Amino acid sequence: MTAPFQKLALPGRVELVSNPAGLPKIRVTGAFSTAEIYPHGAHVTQFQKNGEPPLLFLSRQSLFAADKAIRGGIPVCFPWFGAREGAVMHGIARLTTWELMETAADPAGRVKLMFRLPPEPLLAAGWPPAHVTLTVSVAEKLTLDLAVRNDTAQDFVFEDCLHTYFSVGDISQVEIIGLKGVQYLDKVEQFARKLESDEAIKISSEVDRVYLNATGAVAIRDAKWRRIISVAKSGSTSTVVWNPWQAKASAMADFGDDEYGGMVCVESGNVGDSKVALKPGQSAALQVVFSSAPWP
Ligand code: TA6
Repeated sequence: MTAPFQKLALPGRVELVSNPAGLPKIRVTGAFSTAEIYPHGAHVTQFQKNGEPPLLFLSRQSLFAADKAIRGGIPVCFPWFGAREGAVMHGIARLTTWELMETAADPAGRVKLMFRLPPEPLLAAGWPPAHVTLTVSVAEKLTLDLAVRNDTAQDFVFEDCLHTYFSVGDISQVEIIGLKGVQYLDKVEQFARKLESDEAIKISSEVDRVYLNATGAVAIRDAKWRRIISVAKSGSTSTVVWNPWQAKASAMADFGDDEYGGMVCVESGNVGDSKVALKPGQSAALQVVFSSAPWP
C-alpha cells in the first residue's frame, strides 16, 4: 500500500499513518474538517468539522484486525446486508482492503479520495467481479458515493448499506426526525411490519428498524450537544435505525458496555426487498451527505 500511496499523498492534506494496531490509516486534514479513513473496508472512522464535536462514533473497544470489522464510523455493507448462512455479517467489502486510486484537494481545502474494491474477493465468493468504488469527500459536509458498475456478463443482484454510527451527547436526549408515516420491519420483534407514527423518534431501549421505501432525509436532534445532524441521501430506499441498548452492548466484545448512550446508527442503503439488480452494463450509485449545525 505504501509505494503507490506515496504518489497519492498530498502533504498537509492526505497522509498515510498507522494506528497503534499497525493497521494503515489515512489522515485527511481539510480546511473545514478532518477525517480518518482505513483502506481496510474503505472505512471512514472519523469526521470532525472545525469547532464541532466528532460526527462519527468509534468504539474505544473496536478491533483493528484484517478479519474483523471496525466498530463504528461508516462500515460499507456490500454485497449483502445483515446475516447470511455460513458467511460474515454485512458482506465482504468491510473486511477487504480497498485500493486508494485517486486523491485531490481543491484550492478551498476540500479533499476527495477514491477507493476501489478489488474484484478478486467478489469472484472468490462467487459474486460478479463488478467495478465498485467509494468516493469520500471531506469538506464542510461529509459525502460518500458508493458506485457499482456491472461490467460483467452476468446479472448482479446485491444489497448495499452505509452503516453509519453517529456520535451523540446522550441518546436519551436524542430525537430522530423524518420517518413519520414510513413502514418499517422491527427486528426487535421478529421483523414485524409497523408504521412509524412518531414525528420525533426517541430511543429508550434496543431499536433495530429497517424503514421501507424510505427515500427522504433524516435529522438527528442532539439536545445534549445542541447539534442537529442532517442525513441526506440519494440512490437509497432503505433507512435503518439501530441502537443496541444495554444488553446487546454488553454482549459485544468490541463495544463498551456504556457506549450505547453516545451513539445512534442511521444507515442508508438498499436492503431486503429493495436490493439492487443490475444487468450487464448497468450501474447504481448510493450517496449520503452528512452535515451538522448548532441547534437550537
Ligand atoms: O444495522 C443494524 C444491524 O443489522 C443490527 O442488527 C446489528 O447486527 C448491527 O447491524 C451491527 O452488526 P455488526 O455485524 O456490525 O455487529
